[in-house]
Amino acid sequence: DLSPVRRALISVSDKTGLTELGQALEARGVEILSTGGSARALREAGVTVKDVAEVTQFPEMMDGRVKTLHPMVHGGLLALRDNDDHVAAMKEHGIGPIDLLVVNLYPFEAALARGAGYDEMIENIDIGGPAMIRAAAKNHGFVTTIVDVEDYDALLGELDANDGATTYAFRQRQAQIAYARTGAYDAAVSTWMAESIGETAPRRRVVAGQLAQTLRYGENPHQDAAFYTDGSSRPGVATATQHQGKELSYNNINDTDAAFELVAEFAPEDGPAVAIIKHANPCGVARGETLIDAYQKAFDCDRTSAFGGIVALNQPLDGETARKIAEIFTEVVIAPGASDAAKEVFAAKKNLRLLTTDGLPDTRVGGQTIRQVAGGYLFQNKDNGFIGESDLKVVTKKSPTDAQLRDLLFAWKVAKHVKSNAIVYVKDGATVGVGAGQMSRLDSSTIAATKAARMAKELGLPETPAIGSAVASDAFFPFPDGLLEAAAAGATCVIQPGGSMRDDEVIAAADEAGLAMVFTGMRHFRH
Ligand code: 93A
Repeated sequence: DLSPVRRALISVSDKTGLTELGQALEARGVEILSTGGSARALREAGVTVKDVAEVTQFPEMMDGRVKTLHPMVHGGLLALRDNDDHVAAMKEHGIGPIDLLVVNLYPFEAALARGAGYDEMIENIDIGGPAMIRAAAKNHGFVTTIVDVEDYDALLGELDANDGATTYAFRQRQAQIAYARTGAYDAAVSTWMAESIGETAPRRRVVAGQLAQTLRYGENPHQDAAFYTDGSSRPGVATATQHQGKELSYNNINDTDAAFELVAEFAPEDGPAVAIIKHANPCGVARGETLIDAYQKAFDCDRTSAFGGIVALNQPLDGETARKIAEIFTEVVIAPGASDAAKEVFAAKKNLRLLTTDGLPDTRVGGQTIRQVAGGYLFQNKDNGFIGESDLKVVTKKSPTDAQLRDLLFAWKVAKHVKSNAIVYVKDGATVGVGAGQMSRLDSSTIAATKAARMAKELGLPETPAIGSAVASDAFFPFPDGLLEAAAAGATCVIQPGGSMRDDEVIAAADEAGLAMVFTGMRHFRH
């Protein structure tokens, strides 16, 4: 797994740290090959360097457009050292192996930033550099690739730690960084060109993915849109099989994703669960003895909003549940499978889209989320946080009963998938009021209570189902008001992260109202 570094090729536009690196490599007995400007700078610092032109027996030509694009270079980078044919080819053609490649590219991005003209931008598109980087990174079984000045120290540290060699793990990591660099570089070139020629078609945009579908339109009909997949094999909307119905729209894909990610919080072995989504927020989530029972309870939470919704199931869809779902207009149903009977029921509903997957996504695995803002991207690790019973801290005089605990944890799972500020009322394994996306927690509390009251009206219940419910808040209550609103609506137990400056006041208010309250110590903002 160790690969000795005996011969290096250095070709850098950014000469920062170059001479120090050259000296350090020379001191470690590494032979150095280099290109025009880099070779000059190294020689000036007293480092012995061989010109690449001497190795290729070709002068650098065409203003440097062709300097390293030669089999003497690429053969040395790509040859497998443990392959007899490759070794024989090296010998036959006098190709020496290159064990280390240090390249940073023509400063295309810097030229862009200073507003360089078209011709200058073209000259700043590096061809030979990316070709070498990609070759060396491919051959990371033997070759070390360094594309970032920041990594020079790590390289020298690695050589010192391994007696002049590098480990496989190091080379592999640097190869990954190398491809990130060439990928980003070409993306910058393509984006610049798109802007130069006025290319706006979303299907011609560069993202690190594969164009899966040009969409009819975006969030609104006047917006063009496209769907890219990232190659993941994770069960979800991107990998699902569509059995019938029109093409998914932009909003369908977004909502179906929200629905399926939410329902995946409920393990199939713990029983059926159903989530109904509208505008990326759940309007009903429930567990049930059976799938149809779970659907009915989820539907009952907010019958008005469920119209035209997206339904996600944590179990394969059966015929009976399909029949129930088909009673109202539903945009999309997604489930880890569907019976023939279910497919038959939906066949009569031409507009309903049925998607099936191979199982549920694992909500605990990591990953990244990306959001675009003006002038940049926000990256973060996915919210795969999980709270179990043992993570809870009871903070009130009253402790929740087992039944309350079940509803609290259920409400917490749902709240994670509700846009902030999120307030979720749950009774007997079903949401009875969801307050989403409000700027104040108190307003979300009020809306959730209002929705519960409307549910009573829709179903002809004698009283609001919020009475005796469990309430979850995605972030701490900054003041007692939101909590008191929930108590007034009838909630008897509360789950929330805690951590407010006024926790004492909030706990005192909970005790006064006779509530049982638990802290999770984890927040689930979602925007
Ligand atoms: O013009 S190129 O695309 N053609 C090449 O064959 C080539 N080989 C290396 N640019 C090429 N390079 C780039 O030259 C390197 O990526 C590096 O950015 C630069 C270093 O040139 P110099 O050593 O002359 O300053």
